[in-house]
Amino acid sequence: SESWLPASSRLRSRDFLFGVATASFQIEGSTEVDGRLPSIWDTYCDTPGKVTNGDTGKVACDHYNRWAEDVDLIESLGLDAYRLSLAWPRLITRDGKANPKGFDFYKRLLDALGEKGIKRFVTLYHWDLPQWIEDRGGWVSRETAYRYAEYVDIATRELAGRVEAWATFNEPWCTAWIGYAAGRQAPGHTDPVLAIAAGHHLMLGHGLAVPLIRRNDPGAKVGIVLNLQPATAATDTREDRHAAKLAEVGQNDWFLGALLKGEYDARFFELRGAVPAIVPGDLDTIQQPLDYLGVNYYFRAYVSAAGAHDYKDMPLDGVERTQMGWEVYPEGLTYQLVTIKQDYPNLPPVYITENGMASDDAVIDGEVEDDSRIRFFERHLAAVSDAIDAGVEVSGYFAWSLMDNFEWSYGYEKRFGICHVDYDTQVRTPKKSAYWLRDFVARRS
Ligand code: PNW
Repeated sequence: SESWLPASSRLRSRDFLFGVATASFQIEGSTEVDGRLPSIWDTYCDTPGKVTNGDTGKVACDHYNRWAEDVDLIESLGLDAYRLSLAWPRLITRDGKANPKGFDFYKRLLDALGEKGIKRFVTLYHWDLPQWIEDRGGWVSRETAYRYAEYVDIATRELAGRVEAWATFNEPWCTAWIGYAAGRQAPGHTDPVLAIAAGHHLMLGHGLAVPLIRRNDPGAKVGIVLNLQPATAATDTREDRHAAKLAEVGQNDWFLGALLKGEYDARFFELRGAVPAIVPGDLDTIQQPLDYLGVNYYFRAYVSAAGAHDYKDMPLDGVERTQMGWEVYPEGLTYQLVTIKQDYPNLPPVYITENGMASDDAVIDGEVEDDSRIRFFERHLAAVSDAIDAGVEVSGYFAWSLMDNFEWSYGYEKRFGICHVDYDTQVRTPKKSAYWLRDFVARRS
């Protein structure tokens, strides 16, 4: 039954794209072949205590060798689009030149997708910074924005004509804040001052890259992917509501303001007691016209004046949680989309570039019964439909993820895939949710 979806929904039209998403480091493996250089995630994985069970990206889903089978899998589900990322350390040598073997891999992959009519959404940076660039200061250094622009220039010239939509960055908030302030992702620094500098250099890299992509690949769309998160006040006091508002400013408006208004919200820098080194002209460079905004949505935060709570600490009765401990909160997606449309009237069309949940799935008699994931998709698609009805232009939805993969500091324990991966045999088994998505997509008018 599809009664959960309003009959008027644009989601039933074939020009609303349905896809699945992955990222290079999470699926590829083969980290030491064909001239790939080490990334900050290889280093982080090799640092004892950082990743659950000492898991690494050395093999992952072996997608580097099994890409053709994975393309067939996407085709067999009848999906319109596939969102993937390029590994910068595969593509650029230590002296800043193109690595032909790295580009050959992505050319084969993108061509196979194109031949099957699957639209290619390609993210240029999904967290795997070359370690040699981190050694020179990483995103804390302004130089990295220029190294990134050089990489983007080479990559988009090499791959021009093979991509429908480029994204400069995946979730700059995670790179800057989790990587440089919270320390729970590579490179694992724990200083908000560093994170605020990193955030500005990510934005600068974006601004430098967009005109290069447009020049090199004029037929493709250009955008960026942000993870947006609504914050709910832990109590209804004025102080807690103020703290929740500031949390949203720090998580969402930090980058939306720079990208769409050409300004940073000073309240965030005041809160953190740090201001990035902004060179005159930087914000003009950053504020580039965008063809789309990618929105990744997972859950909300609970915030009190006493500090940002891990909502896991919140005593919330009757809250449904995923294997990550994340609350299932579809209403937050509608709220988030409607809020950014109100706050940013020049908001470009939105793609939901990631949405999904982890569950502890197992194959039993050849089947994976992930009914909770089906319910999760249904409720979040209905939330997208509500946002569309409220006037937000949403053009597509990508499930995270095509298959179970390396869930960063959680390693392989957390399973986000619509296809199960057996890490001993590398067998992919579509879960019940994959067939649900296939059938939903097939029945569109
Ligand atoms: C995203 N948070 O990361 C990433 O883009 C994916 O690579 C990842 O696998 C997926 O979400 C699932 O985690 C996030 O704590 C990591 O709010 C953390 C958060 C949000 C997104």
